[in-house]
Amino acid sequence: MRPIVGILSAEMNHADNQFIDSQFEYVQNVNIAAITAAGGLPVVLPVAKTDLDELVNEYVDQVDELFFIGGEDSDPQLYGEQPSKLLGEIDQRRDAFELAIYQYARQQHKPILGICRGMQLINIAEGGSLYQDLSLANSKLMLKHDQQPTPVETETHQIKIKPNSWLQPLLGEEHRVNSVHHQIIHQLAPSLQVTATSNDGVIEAIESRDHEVRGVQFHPEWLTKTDESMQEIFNLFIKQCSSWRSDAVG
Ligand SMILES: [Mn+2]
Repeated sequence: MRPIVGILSAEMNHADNQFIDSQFEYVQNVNIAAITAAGGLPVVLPVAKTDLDELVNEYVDQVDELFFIGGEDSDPQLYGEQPSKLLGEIDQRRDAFELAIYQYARQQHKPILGICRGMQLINIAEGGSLYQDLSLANSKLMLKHDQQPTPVETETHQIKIKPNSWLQPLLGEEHRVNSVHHQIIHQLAPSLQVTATSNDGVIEAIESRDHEVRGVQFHPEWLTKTDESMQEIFNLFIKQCSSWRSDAVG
């Protein structure tokens, strides 16, 4: 049996003339393709519109692992800040759903992977904070982390990876990654540790101290075709589930 991976969907909240009804949930194909190629069974979890607590428990009980994908900014109120004028779009309903899913999945010790917004949400859920825009970090040497208009399949800036971390066997101690974010981790939650940083000190990968939760700031899902090592991140995530299952049985 393939491990069932619950992928947290985004909500399309803006009208678009292309569709008769433009309110829908979505997950980019690349996220589904990466989980499938790793041997997982992807299941999309739509943001709850009603009965949040009940739905959260039922969704998490149905899946083996949880995958928090990229998306809009998180509401800064979640880490005690008012919105900066540099804040982008937020989706409070998605924030609430994802945080509730995260907390319950964590209680169940289900493996969790977060990418970009997903990694940042993990940090918020564990009690950390973000810079609402990287210009607020006051670093004179800040790199270009949005890489636009360069295509997302291009690896632009370097990261340094901690020796003996989960990521080092996959990417080595130095690797180039893509970068499509304007928010960064500020205060890292005490339950988390840094796995990789860029040369300007931005946190580019994390892991929980109990090794059950992992996150990356870059986007391996867009790189699997051009850099095989990026698929390894998803392969490891699916393997994490197999070992979690055997622990549960044993
Ligand atoms: Mn970056």
